[in-house]
Amino acid sequence: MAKSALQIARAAYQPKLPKALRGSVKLVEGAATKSVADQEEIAKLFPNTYGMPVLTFEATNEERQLPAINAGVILSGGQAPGGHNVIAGIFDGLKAINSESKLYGFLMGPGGLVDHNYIELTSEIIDEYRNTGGFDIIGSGRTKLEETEQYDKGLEILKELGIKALVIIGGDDSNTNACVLAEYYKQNNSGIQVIGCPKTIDGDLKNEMIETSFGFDTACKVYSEVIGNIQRDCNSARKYWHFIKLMGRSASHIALECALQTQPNYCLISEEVEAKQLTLAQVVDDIAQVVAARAAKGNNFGTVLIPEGLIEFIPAVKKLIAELNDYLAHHEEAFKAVPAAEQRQYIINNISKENAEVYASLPEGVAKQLTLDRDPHGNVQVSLIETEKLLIEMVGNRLAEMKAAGEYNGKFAALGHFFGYEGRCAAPSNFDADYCYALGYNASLLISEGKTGYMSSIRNTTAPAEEWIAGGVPVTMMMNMERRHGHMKPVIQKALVLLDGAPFLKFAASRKEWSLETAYIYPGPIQYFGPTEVCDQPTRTLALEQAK
Ligand code: FBP
Repeated sequence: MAKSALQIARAAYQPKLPKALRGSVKLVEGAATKSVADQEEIAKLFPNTYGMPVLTFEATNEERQLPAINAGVILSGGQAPGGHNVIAGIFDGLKAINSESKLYGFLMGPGGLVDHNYIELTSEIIDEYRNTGGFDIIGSGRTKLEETEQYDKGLEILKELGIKALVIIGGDDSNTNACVLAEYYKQNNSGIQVIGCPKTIDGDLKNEMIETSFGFDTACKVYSEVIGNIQRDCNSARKYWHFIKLMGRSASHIALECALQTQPNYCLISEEVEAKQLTLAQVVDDIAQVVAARAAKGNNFGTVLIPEGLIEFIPAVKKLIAELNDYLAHHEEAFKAVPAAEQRQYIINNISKENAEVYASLPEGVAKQLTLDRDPHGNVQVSLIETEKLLIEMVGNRLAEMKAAGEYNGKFAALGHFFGYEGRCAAPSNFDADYCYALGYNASLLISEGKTGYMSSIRNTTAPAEEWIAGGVPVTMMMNMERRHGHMKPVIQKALVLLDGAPFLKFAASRKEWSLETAYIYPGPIQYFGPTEVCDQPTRTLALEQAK
């Protein structure tokens, strides 16, 4: 593999491990736990993995001789910087337990387990991928593990390879499925443990015990670098408005974090739009007012950050999408048989009057995008919806009205951007490199302790890495019941932006000033070598949330 100079230098980086994980460890069990809500139903659904204690590892001088362990690993869902270090951490942890241990990687996501596609991860392979971005070491995929036939097919290959434990690196849905699998294997006395690791750039898999999901740090830093560069360009030429959509399927954590890092003129937070029950017209009008206010000061330029999931948080559009999901799930074939040019009218004729009106009001392109294929979890693929273009068009129209009414006298030239895939496979920041390695190493220790149905948990992450707290959290502790595809299901509660949380409050207190002034911050690229205040800073979100 040809390598860049950075890749070569970065390969030598030794991720920092928490003190508690260096050398021999002792397991400390906390009190029994319960799920965040719906305790009775969840206890019933997970009789073998409900109520387990929170676990913490502590350093000890007691040496132990442990048998070799064969483990498997799966990367599930969207890429996130640091996945390779989780795998390197698992590998090093297993080898430290016993040098005869083996790690197998199932290829291209959970499907690799079901289809028996795997490789053995040797030290030669692992060394090629240390501290690199991407999931290409074994690939990732979005196959859902939710059928007992899949679990049984998986069990065949796990038994054949003598695998005692499986680590699933994924987001909220994948970790929910990991827990269902753990319960199933325990119920059937299969002798297979399942451990989860919190991954997603979206940052929405977090709670009291999981401070952040890995990849959020690096992805936000990459996007903030580019937003900062655009802001500097825009402040130099002073002639464009840049509408920048940022990834984050549902929650607006990425947009909020980038706003805190770069201080744009405007940033939408989907959760606020929903809480205030704003219509699309109100959202558009609010942006147009900012454009007009800046124009009045001679500033016909600016930046607008848009969270990818926005469209689903506008109450009227949310209702429309819910009906479309339902309608398309039941009439997919009939819909696909309609000629493309007639599909819009077909939908209008076949859904409720209220939703048909909203649908008809959307620009052609966006309306079409709302009817595209769903992802395997039944979600609209919001990354394909060009919200930035929709807003540019609608804000432009609103400004024209305002001009006609004498309320605006400026120029509006706007450019759209979408930052998503650019940040998902970046070389992990020091934070993600360390955090991921610790998550993986810690997972191997949970395996050696015979644990199942746990998520690897590393806490105290705003302190220096050596003071991080390592252990395990029962996945059932993070669950509640939610309606999915018409049925109530146990799922890990998704963490949305809290409107009374410190990151949002910090943003809300500054946004007026940022909209009128040009208060841009230019964060520059991630630094891998240099002073700690440049290289080792956590995200603003994490720092604000964890500030005591
Ligand atoms: P995960 O939740 O699986 O980590 O993926 C998150 C994400 O990057 C979202 O931000 C985005 O909407 C989605 O994946 C894009 O999916 P795909 O990679 O399938 O295009």
